[in-house]
Amino acid sequence: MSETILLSSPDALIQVAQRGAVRVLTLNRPAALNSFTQALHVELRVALDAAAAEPAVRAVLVTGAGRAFSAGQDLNDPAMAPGVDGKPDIGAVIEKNYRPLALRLQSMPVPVVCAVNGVAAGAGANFALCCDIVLAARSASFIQAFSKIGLIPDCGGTWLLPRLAGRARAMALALTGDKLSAADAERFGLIWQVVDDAELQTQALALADKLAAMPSAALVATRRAFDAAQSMSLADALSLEARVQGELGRAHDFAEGVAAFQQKRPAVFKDR
Ligand code: T3D
Repeated sequence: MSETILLSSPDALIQVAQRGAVRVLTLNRPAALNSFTQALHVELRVALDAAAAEPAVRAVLVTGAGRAFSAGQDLNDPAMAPGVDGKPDIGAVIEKNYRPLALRLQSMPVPVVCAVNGVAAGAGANFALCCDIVLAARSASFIQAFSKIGLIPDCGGTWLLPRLAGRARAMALALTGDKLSAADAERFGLIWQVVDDAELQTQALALADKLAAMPSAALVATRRAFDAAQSMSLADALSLEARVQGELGRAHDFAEGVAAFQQKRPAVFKDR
């Protein structure tokens, strides 16, 4: 595997690096707990778009610099300042930044792994939960901080939380704004796995590497089918499965996977 190639400067708000087929994106405002400013949103969108457009990228890993993953919206950002009517237009901030972010993650052409290295609060928590597979350091935590400042969960939180944790737990988490440990987040089904702090980056990279070597098109079709099936009858979901399986069955990666199995060799997948 090739060495990490640094693709952006260490003082960028999103550090971008390439490790083999994995694009590593690191939120990099540690002094403000990687909270989201307008500028960080722009850099993150550019970085995700670039990863999506680059054929050599077969998985993305998202993490944070310093002791936090992300504290959500930067409450000191000028975007929070009063608008023409003297009040902040938070709806506009959501439409401009968080909606495109959640939809970008949902439509990435490769799997996205998230390594939650510390506290993930507000939109920072839901940004993590938008990723395909979430690992968290044992010392990390998740806080639906919105209720404490008079808001509702955003960045996909209203859609994700009840689906992942069930309505009862989603309601308690969102209404209280209490801190949830990484272990409880795993127990509630919000995330995939808790790992020891010292192991987080290694294990997250290993997982991203593993996914990068797998048939990307099928992995992404799985995400799409799971999301689409949320609002379907079983009959419609079965029809969707037949249609998608029909498409994948005609693709390179299926033929390669079966050939590799029959020839007892590792498969070399290339569809994306
Ligand atoms: O426009 C919109 O608002 C729409 C979008 C909304 C989406 C949202 O995300 S709303 C929710 C916003 N986030 C929060 O309300 C979380 C606020 N932060 C906290 O509750 C705590 O900081 C944490 C629980 C995350 C961590 O606590 P702790 O004790 O480990 O750290 P700290 O001392 O509170 O914070 C360290 C520094 O980060 C501190 O700065 P300082 O004093 O050292 O200069 C603190 O002000 C700064 N910081 C933390 N969170 C934010 C922040 N600065 C700006 N915005 C933040 N969200």
